[in-house]
Amino acid sequence: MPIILPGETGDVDLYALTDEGLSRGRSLEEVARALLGAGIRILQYREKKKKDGEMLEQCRLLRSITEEYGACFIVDDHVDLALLSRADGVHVGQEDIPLADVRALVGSSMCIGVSTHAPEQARAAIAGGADYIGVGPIYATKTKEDVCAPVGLEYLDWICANTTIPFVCIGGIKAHNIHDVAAHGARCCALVSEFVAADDIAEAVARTRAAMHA
Ligand code: 3NM
Repeated sequence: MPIILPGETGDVDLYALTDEGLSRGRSLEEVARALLGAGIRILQYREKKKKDGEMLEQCRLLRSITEEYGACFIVDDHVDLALLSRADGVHVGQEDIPLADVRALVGSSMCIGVSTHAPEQARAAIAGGADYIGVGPIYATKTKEDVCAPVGLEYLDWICANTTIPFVCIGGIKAHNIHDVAAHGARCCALVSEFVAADDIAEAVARTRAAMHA
């Protein structure tokens, strides 16, 4: 399946991440189907507190569901799980396995996303051959432990003025503030709690998309 990158076309405007702890008891499959059914084209598996065996099973499940919907499947942090589940990509943070080593493991056919929080990190990710970068946290968030202080819209402005790499904004983005992020140049935003913790996930995706393009 061709790799889909953030912001590549107009319908790759929202990027969703899983978080079982925030999903209010719903199964991973139920959450994934609600997101994909609502038109999400990129889905990332992000779980921090599970055993590898269970995560591999869940990645394989998400791989098959994303394939059904023609969506891109990314695995957070775990290069081994990404390879074993035939994911389209892997996403790494600044303290994970370095980009060059991830590339050596996955080769050129898998896409690699790198979280960045400052211009020098963006420059390094671009020079190192990342396929896309994360830009954040735009706003304060409780979803990610040990996250740095919000970088605000200033860092997004810098990205837009100085880079051409595909990027996804993340961190504290909600339906009520996504319009500002888009107004500063974001073509794709990643949301965790706003989607997976919603009463009605499909409604939350539709409302967020409408607000982004209002
Ligand atoms: N990465 P929510 S912020 C997974 O800045 C993640 O790199 C971030 O969750 C970064 O949409 C974040 O619930 C959590 O605020 C985003």
